[in-house]
Amino acid sequence: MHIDWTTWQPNQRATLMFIVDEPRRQALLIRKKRGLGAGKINGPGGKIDPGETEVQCAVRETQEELHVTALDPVKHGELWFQFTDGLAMNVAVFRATRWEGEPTETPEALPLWTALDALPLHEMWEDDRFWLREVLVEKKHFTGRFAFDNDTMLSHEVVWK
Ligand code: 8OG
Repeated sequence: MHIDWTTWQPNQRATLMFIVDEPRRQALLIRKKRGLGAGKINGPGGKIDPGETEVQCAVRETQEELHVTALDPVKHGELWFQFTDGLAMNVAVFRATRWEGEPTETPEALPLWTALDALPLHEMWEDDRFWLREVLVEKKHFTGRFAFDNDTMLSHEVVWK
């Protein structure tokens, strides 16, 4: 599959939120129970609702999935995903180091505090190994463009800012 990323347009917009406890060197991840990527480990997040901003979506999804409110989230980048079935998704990636509330299991997610030095990349989406550690640990900013056939990554490119 050839993708011309210069003219690529998303048909779906979503977000991800990564809460990092810097003193403890841990990230708040989830075991996702339903939706796209069910069974995988990821950050909380989901689709942007009509009328909602990216950051509002990331905060709302984190509240819904974990009962935690992220404070002062910072956008670190965008993921562009082209799937062979036609799904073209733009995902805004946020990082936050302060939050309110105690992570709680919900019908959507099981909370998992994970050491930054032992991110469970083998249980995450295949592209995450190209950007997650750099964003969470090194606080880098990026754009990543990936082609997928279901769960299988077909191509990858990451540009660091
Ligand atoms: O609404 P739903 O939970 O199905 O939205 C999908 C979520 O999964 C959304 O937060 C974006 C996220 N997601 C993908 N693909 C990938 C990926 O390759 N890596 C990561 N980390 N998250 C992804 O849809």
